[in-house]
Amino acid sequence: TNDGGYLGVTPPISVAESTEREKEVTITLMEELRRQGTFESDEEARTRELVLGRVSALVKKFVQKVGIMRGLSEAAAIASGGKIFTFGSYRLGVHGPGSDIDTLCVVPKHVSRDDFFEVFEPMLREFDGATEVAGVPEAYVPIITANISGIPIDFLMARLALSSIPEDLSLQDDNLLRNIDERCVRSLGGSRVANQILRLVPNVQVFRDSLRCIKLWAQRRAIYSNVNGFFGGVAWAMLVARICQLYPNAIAGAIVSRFFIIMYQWTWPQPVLLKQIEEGPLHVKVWNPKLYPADRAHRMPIITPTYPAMCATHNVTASTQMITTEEFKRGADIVDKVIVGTAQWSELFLKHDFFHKYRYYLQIIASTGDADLQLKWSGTVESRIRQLVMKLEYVDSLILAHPFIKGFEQVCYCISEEEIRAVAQGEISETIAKRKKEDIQGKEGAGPVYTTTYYVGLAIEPRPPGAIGQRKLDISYPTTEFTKLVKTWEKFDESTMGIVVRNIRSSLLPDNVFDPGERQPKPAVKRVK
Ligand code: 3AT
Ligand code: MN
Ligand code: MN
Repeated sequence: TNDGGYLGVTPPISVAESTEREKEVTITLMEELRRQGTFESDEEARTRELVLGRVSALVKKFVQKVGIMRGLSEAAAIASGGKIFTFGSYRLGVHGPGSDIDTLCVVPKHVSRDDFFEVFEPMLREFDGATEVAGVPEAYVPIITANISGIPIDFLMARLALSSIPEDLSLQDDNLLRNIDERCVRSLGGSRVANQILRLVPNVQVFRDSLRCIKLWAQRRAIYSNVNGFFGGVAWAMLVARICQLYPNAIAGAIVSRFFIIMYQWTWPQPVLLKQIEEGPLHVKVWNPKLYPADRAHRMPIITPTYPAMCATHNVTASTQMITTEEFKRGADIVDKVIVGTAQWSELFLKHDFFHKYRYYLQIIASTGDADLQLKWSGTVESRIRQLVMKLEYVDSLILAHPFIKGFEQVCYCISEEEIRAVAQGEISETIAKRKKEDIQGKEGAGPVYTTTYYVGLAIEPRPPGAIGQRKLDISYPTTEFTKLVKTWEKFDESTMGIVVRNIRSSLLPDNVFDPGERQPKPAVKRVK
């Protein structure tokens, strides 16, 4: 709490208790969240705690082992500690069934990052119940992913400039960031932000229930994805936290209803802050639009409440801003109706209509002949679709370019070079689609083709009254620039990786983007022979 006795950068809007009606709709909201399957079972919750306890002991054993390797006495090695912190949805208490546990392993200075991958990772592989252990030491935030007793779990590591890590260590002190590696600073970020958010909300349970609702809504409306220029998990959490600060005594139903209307009316690019931005002990950049033009370009800035302050929404473009704002409006309208009793909460969570909304879609098809390579290549392509969207935003007569938040994967078993080429172009005949792995075994020139297809919906200005014919839309420049850009990836190889962008009419969307029964039956088309 600051000097004014409130949390946040302004006084609250209202300190009123919730009304009877708000209490009623909070009960029905929680029922709906349960019905929608957002809560895990008690058994899964117990498994998570068990896994965390065992993993915490494993990290201590790892620190101890490295200590002894470095010549510490056994007593000193044990005393050097080691501690696990969690972050992500599990830390915030809004995880669902099947969510991972995001963990950060904090180790003393005698344990190096190499030890994490050369000693801890093998220990994890040997660990009872562990499967799918995979280290990515070269990542921007180095990570080991694994699955333990059916729970997916991510491990980051931070090495502090301390000779021991006591059990009661808190990560709040900015001075812990002194004299440590940049990757360690980044790894600490997630946990420090999560802890701080929880400290900055007036009522943690209200915050959790409200965030659970907003997360489900954003996922269903397909506006939950940082890579694609929408808000990600941390940004949604900070937005909800800010509304909680503005209504410190409100319950979840009331918070959610204020959330939509306040966010719809927010005067961007005014930033959303949970606390004032502060300077700190490092020579690193702190978000500052007065100083940095790049920060001034952020359209919907939502700023992390820990040092060094960063913008969690730097990926937002003109298009994703319009789409998100439209969804705030829709949310506000529905919640108004829920409050007066003319709509149900379930309406808020209805599936998006992305594949019904536009007349034209860009298909971006990334392809390779190998499953592992496909994962990397499609990830690279996906991470650059934002650049395509931004280039499209400059095209005359394009109102917006709407990126869909996930790619669609498909494997085709091809028997010839022609088929392989056709599939990479998005031409998948029924014969190819039906063919199985066995059908191509041992055949000369045959092989699988892995494709991941991303979609961008195109909203085109209606033609001016009186004009005749279609509006001409020239998107060749953005699309060629985009293919050039993805090919600059340092691991790009022309002979094994394909990238194709094509513009299709909505009637040509493939079946795999729709749920069964979702698509209206196609009108009978007259075939011209
Ligand atoms: P889930 O319930 O797990 O789906 P979450 O919010 O926990 O929701 P993630 O586990 O994907 O989502 O991410 C947790 C945090 O980890 C969010 C972000 O600060 C960080 N993070 C996620 N992906 C990456 C990444 N590729 N690189 C760096 N940090 C990441
Ligand atoms: Mn997670
Ligand atoms: Mn994760």
